[in-house]
Amino acid sequence: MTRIAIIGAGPSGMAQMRAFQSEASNGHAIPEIVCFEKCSDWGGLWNYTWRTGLDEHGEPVHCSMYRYLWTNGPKEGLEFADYTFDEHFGKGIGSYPPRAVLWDYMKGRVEKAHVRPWVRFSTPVRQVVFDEPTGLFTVTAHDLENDRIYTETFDYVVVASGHFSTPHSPNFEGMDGFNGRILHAHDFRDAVEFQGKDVLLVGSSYSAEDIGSQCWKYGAKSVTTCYRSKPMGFKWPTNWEEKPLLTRLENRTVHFADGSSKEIDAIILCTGYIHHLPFLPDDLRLKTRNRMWPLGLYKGVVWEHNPKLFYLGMQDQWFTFNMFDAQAWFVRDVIQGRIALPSQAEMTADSLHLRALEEAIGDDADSIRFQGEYVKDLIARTDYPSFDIDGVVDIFLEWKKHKKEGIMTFRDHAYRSVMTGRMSPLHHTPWKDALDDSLEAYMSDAPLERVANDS
Ligand code: FAD
Ligand code: NA7
Repeated sequence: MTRIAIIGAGPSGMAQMRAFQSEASNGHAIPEIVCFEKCSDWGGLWNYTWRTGLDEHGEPVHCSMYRYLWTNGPKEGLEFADYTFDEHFGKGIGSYPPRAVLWDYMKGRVEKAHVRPWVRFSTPVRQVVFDEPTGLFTVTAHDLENDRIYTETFDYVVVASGHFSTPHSPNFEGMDGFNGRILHAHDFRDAVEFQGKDVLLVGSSYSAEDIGSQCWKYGAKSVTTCYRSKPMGFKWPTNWEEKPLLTRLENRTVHFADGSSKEIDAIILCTGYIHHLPFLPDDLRLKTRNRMWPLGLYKGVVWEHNPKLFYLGMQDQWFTFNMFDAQAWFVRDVIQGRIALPSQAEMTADSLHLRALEEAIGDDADSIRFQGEYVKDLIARTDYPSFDIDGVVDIFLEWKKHKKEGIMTFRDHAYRSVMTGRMSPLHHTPWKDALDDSLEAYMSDAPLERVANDS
């Protein structure tokens, strides 16, 4: 029997399992599927843990999410076409739910699909090797609960291990002598730790923007962000300033490229992540920085040098959950023999063409449209339920406009689902005043009593 190994049970791996389960529910034979998941539960980054550094087994902690995280884009942009928010929650909810709500939603779909038995939890993949003569992959995995390392063979491997988990941490002169705390965004967990503190965030992308906003919301004395390329340029609150990159530190004094300096209590490196795939040999390993079109992947998913290997979710992301679905359905149909792949030379030529289009992207709006076209192309090739992708692009453009109008208020807006046509209700509490990020607090029709008491 044909066997498929999926590495990772985050949103991408879950999408792959759901794609095959959907095929089976339509009466088609499917291969045997084994999903290896390093953590003890599924959901990937959305499966929160208080832990940082190494976990209870000595494995690097995967989670990069933190308490009080609300989605940084409207949920209408990521909604599954085959499982709407309305179906899951049975009522309309706001457009920027906290992490726990999103986690509940993504789990709902795969629980309904009964694919959990396909997952081997607490089992990181250590190595994948391709054997040319047999055409099979040998996968070495570590069953952490029983401390047993074993190998099995597979016909296909789908890498869905994510790429926002291994920190990229540059060094700056004087860090060794800094008297405060230095951490990477990956290890940030609770903004309350920075109450009353002067915090510096290095970087000018989502982590800097959102972790800075968390620190502001939970009472940091001041927030400073510094950029390498260009400032984020939002209308910041009065105790938030944006500076060019830091050049060096002297004790607690941070010097910036414009000659200014500031006393700082803590530094959070929001300097991004690296694609870290230590279980893959050179000939199978994707090597890329975080960008819209990594090379080597036909249609963004098929490893051109060995098309029995696939990658999901390795691009930088505007679209997320429904893009992973589009990718997973495409991969499924390649494996099922329904989609024929062109020659390696043709696949590479296609990828290079898309890279050229990626390089011509002018601004964020272009970049969103680029990814929208990609998702459209994939969806047109499978039976994944078609949806109004241009409508989703418009939602993202609206979201960008709302951020520009108010970086601390954009989450107070609501959007219309392209899946159901229904407008989402406004959440009962403005984001800046909602200090409790639990599912219970978010799902209630009014602020919970205990929130009022706590605040
Ligand atoms: P991941 O979620 O990273 O899941 C990968 C899985 O693979 C994990 O469960 C991991 O344990 C497992 N794994 C890794 N290595 C191995 C191994 N060797 N063996 C076995 N298992 C392994 N997206 C949004 O749409 N909205 C948001 O608001 C949003 N906020 C974000 C906030 C932060 C701080 C970060 C870092 C990302 C955010 N994202 C957001 C983007 C995020 O990348 C996607 O939502 C999504 O989690 C990606 O899914 P994935 O399955 O590709 O990867
Ligand atoms: P991103 O989006 O990859 O951004 C990384 C940021 O780090 C970006 O602003 C970079 O600046 C900056 N960076 C990288 N290296 C350096 C150095 N050496 N010095 C200064 N600044 C640097 O990562 P994020 O963590 O913000 O977001 C990742 C995901 O998490 C995202 O999908 C969100 O949904 C949440 P640059 O612009 O390249 O000059």
